[in-house]
Amino acid sequence: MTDVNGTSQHTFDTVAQPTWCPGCGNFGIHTAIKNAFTQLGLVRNEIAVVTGIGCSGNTAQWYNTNVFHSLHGRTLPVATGIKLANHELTVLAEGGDGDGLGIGVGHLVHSIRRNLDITYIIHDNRVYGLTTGQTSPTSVKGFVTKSTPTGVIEIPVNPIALAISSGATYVARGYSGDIEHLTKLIADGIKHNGFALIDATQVCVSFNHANTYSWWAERIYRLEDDETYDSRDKMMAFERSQEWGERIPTGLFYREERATYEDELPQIADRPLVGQSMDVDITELMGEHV
Ligand SMILES: Cc1ncc(C[n+]2csc(CCOP(=O)(O)OP(=O)(O)O)c2C)c(N)n1
Repeated sequence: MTDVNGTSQHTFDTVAQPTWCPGCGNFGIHTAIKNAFTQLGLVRNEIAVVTGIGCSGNTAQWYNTNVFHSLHGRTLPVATGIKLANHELTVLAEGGDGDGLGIGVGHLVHSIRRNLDITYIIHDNRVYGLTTGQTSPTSVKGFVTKSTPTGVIEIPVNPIALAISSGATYVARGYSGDIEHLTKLIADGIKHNGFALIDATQVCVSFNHANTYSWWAERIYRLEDDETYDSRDKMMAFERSQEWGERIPTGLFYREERATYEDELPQIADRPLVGQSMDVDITELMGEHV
């Protein structure tokens, strides 16, 4: 299928090239997302990508789809609005760990429990990248940054445990250095009928010199390779979410089927809101506010 310019509807690249630092993990995540769109045979006009503010948020400029570069921490309210206006769109939201687990963490918890059919990717580099290296909610205790010169005092947010305990129906962790695996987790998340959270761990070559490529390579393993692991078992998933150290699990932690928020709305059961008549007389309503 082509658009009016003769461009394939399956082309997700723009003519512009990303401006991230050479070696940045955002390249891997951005590639994995576009790969997932391609593998699923999605058409770009039927996709809406919403990003936050951050190095990761800048990714909005490099998708040849509908995009909304929103405010810091506000990806999920915008994605919710888009999904409720037209639930036939594939809606994917993404942003940094600061965006989603700091300023936006309230929105995250409520989006999870609503179970909107949105795929949410956290670009988890464990530092604030765009603002040049301050501590983030996933920075480990003791991590030295320009905002914490004597080391972080708090313990980090655990996005996997937070998601499971908030009622998430699809929870996974991927790694920017394993694009094939991350692509599968994202594609499965898009196919999942409900809120899918993918914590995409990534390197930040400029401001996180602790969690380097070799650091990750020495630790990560795939849950699929553990035959005893059952991603339908919530307690097992929560227990495994605590594993962090010499071994770090990636893959699907937890999945369950539950009606989505959109499924529960009779108003949009027949057709999306954008396809409905707006021929409503609001004169009386407006009169109440004069
Ligand atoms: C309301 C608001 N507060 C603060 C900022 C400044 N700010 C921009 S990006 C950012 C954090 C970036 O870190 P993260 O979300 O982890 O994304 P990354 O750049 O690492 O991808 C901050 C604090 C802002 N733009 N808006």
